[in-house]
Amino acid sequence: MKIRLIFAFLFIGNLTAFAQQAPKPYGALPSQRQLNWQETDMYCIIHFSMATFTDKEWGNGAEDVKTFNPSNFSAMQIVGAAKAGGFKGIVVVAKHHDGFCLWPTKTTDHNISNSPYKNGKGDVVKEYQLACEKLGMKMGVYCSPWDRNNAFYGKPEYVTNVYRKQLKELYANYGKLFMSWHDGANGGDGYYGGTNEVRKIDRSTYYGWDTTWAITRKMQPGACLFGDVGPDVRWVGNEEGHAGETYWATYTPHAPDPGKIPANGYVKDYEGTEGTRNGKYWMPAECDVPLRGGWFYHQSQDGQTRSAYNLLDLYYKSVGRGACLDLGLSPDKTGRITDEDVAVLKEFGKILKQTFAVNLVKGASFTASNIRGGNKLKFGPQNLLDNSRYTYWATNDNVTTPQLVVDLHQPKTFNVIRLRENIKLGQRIEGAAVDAWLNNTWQEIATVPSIGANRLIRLPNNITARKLRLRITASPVCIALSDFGLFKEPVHLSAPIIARGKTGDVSIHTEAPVGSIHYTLDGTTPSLSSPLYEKPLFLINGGIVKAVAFEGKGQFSEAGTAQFGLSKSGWKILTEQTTGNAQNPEYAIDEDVYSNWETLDVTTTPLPQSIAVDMGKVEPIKAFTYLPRHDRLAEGTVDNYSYAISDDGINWQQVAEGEFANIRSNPVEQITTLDHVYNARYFKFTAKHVLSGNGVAVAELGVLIKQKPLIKSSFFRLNNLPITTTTWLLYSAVFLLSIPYQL
Ligand code: FUL
Repeated sequence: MKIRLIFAFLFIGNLTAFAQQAPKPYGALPSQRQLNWQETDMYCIIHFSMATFTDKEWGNGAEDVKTFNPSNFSAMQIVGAAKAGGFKGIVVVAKHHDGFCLWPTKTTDHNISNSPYKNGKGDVVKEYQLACEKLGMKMGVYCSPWDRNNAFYGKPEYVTNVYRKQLKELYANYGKLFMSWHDGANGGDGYYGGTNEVRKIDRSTYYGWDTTWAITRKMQPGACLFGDVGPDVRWVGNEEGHAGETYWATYTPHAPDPGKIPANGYVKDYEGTEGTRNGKYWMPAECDVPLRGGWFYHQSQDGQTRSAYNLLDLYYKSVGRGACLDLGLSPDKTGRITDEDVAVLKEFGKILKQTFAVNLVKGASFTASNIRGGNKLKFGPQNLLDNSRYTYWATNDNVTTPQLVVDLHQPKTFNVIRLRENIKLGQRIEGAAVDAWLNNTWQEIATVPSIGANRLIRLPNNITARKLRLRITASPVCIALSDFGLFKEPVHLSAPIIARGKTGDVSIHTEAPVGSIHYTLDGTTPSLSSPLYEKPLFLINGGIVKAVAFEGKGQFSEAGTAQFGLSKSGWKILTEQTTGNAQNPEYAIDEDVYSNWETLDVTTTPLPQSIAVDMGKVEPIKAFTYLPRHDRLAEGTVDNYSYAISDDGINWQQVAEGEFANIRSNPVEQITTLDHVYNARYFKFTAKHVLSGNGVAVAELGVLIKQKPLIKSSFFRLNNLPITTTTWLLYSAVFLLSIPYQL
């Protein structure tokens, strides 16, 4: 009897101990600084420096310091706009690849104190710091390792006497930093103290990262080190702002060690995007993406700012998959973010606030198939509701696929489901499904391949249900789930989609039927009094089309925007002026972004390779556009080019040459604005160098022309009339009358 009692006590004792015991952590785990970073969710990287004034994405280092001269810089306006967007911090690009330092550094003369800004007394980094402190925002710094200005770049002195000293100055004088951002673009041609040469470095050894990181750890122990392969935060592998649908915060980079990129090697996209299941390091991803086309401000990209709903989509694909979103802001030459960009940020912040204001699960009752040790308080599902990322519902060690029924007590309508794991115990779950009780049966409404720090499931349609069921479908160990939320996005009409066909006609449509669509052609946001869209527009000269969908009086969508170059209808390839025996050169001018002119697999002449086009008539050329292959592969992507024009298709005059900076990471359409408008009928694009491969890939080439109304009256502007029989008649008459004017 006594023995039985002792066993009974021992057993109960064990149970109580088990009921208190947290699950054993699984795999690689986050550090405190990584947890803090994770909770930041979203921050903005700010590119405002020398390249803002030279209209470049990468300056080459030869720029005169006097060129940096903002007339109205306001850190408060910039940081305030980020805050209004719901962002919690900023990363200041204190030095970009051109080597110009935005703070009065002692390491080089190429810095703000030799610029006219505040008569050489300015310190832009300090101004950001003060604004961040006032507005309660975190701050990080980006100091480019690659320095195209410095004479010592490529030699050991640069690392010891310049780069590390610059980091030390930034770490010592600008408060507590939450990130130190280390860019992966390294080595290549540059000014380098006037030598103008190519300097290559071994990316894995040159910077002596172990010694460099030690400085960060010592001086800014709370700062996460960002690099292509960590060590604290990894690059997601694209500059499009999205992580993989399957996403692991753990990562085993192909490089030898975190932070050390293989010499000349680039991390393969998908590796950073998805991470590595059971990877060696906790190294979550940052998804960086510019708000406009490039990282720096370019007037040519006005009117092309991402919309608030585009940002929302990116939010779900980055933060909603467990990564952080780093949105690029680009103040203009005055030193402020444009009104358009500010408005988009505000709108985005408003949508986020409205969406996540009310968790519809509040007040629900839970029935879990298992609660760890029966300890409801510590491990019960009510912990899912307290807004803490670290209190959690856990199961017994041997229960890896539990279920949870959530009774909302009354039907509720939602379109977003939020799940979170307590990542202090690692990323555990490998699959989950959510069912809704609809028409008296459980119907699966969503599945996810991973959860991690945050998983937002955005449903294609609203669901109205009273009961839901969460099923964990795969996990190698017991679960530790910290959040289950239901939310409803505010109603919105999606932006109209604007596309141009081969004959130059521009059509506008919406995904679902709407009351009416109105458009503008002057870059302004359409209102109900703007022209009504009824038929395709004949936009032969190109331009910016903006369209808004309206439903009744009160509801309207955000604006859809598209910029078009000159219509390519009637364009022909000048075969004899086009390189070698390349196949399908017409794919470069077929208005189809998915078909390429490619010379990669054909035996052809070595680079440079050219393609020449006959536009059919003389045009006032303002700029050329090159769209790289849409699949983002480096093979054939041109990074060094020239453009030439001709009157007869035989004799050529070169009108532009240069590099497509940053095209590897951000392969968007490249606009080359000419020094003035040239009149020509023929143009030739020459690829002088490609990122990789032995040939060229061109999705599209285009031309932007000086917009000139054929007749001054806006009513008769040929390029904005819908095509109707009457307008065709008018067209013909106006065209005939205007021939002398055109000549
Ligand atoms: C890239 C850089 O090369 C770009 O210029 C930009 O700074 C971006 C955030 O990182 O790799």
